[in-house]
Amino acid sequence: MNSISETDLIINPDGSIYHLNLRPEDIANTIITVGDPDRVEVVSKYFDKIDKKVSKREFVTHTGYIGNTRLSVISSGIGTDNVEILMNELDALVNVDLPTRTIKQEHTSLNIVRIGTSGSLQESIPVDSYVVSKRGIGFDALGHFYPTPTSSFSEAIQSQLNLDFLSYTSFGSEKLYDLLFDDKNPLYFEGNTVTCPGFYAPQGRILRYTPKQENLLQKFNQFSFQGSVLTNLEMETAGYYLFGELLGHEVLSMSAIVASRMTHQFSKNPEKHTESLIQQVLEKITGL
Ligand code: R1P
Ligand code: URA
Repeated sequence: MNSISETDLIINPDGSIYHLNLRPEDIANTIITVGDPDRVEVVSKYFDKIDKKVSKREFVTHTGYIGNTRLSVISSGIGTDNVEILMNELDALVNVDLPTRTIKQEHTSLNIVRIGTSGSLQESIPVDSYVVSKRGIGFDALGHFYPTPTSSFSEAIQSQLNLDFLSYTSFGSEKLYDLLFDDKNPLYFEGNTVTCPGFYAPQGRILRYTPKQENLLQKFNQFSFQGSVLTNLEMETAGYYLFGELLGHEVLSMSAIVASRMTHQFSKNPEKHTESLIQQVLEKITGL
């Protein structure tokens, strides 16, 4: 079998993978990802035991146990460019034999849950609620470089929003959705999540410029296709789902809604709200 070149798959002298600085034994098969590196310890403080702490750039990893369940929590920093590195390197850690740089015969599928923050696009999804993304719609450029399926949803967005580019649409794990969506909690909403390549103009925020896309927020809010609307804006989900589908991992993105973009309300305590989502996920995920 052909081996992957030293510049395509860079391994550090200590045997760890280039950016994450992790060796295969340093990660669990169930991984929680967060954007903010400071949020890693907000998750790992609930672990009964932490046996590994590694950090490099924005990628901070803690691995340990809750009861008998081994878990890792890793921060990605902001944006799908970081998710591209994170997902490729996590996949290589389990599906490539690093010493020989060859793809393993047996495929390992990771369970990956993003716990992030997000802004809601519908008045019916209030601040301090939760969105569990069924779809991720990528407005970023990853879809130009990785195979992404043709999507009538993305085509409808292009035409209704009058965009001169086509987004890509990918889907989260049904297995993790069924496990983690709390249908008894009225604050849980199913999501068609728009992943933006920026926080300001790509999310309809206007500071000291005239944005190229006019009335973007209103257009996001009013979009509808086959009974589905766009629910929320953030900056990673579509990237995660693209690699979940491409590389065969179970991936789910869950967002604490900290801003209601239609009513202009911001959460009074976004940290507490996000930590409450972390607690709910940890209670359910330990059975995996
Ligand atoms: C922007 O403030 C960041 O917050 C959201 C967005 O996706 C982006 O990363 O997620 P996190 O709170 O996980 O970072
Ligand atoms: N994160 C985002 O990307 N957008 C928001 O409005 C809030 C959090």
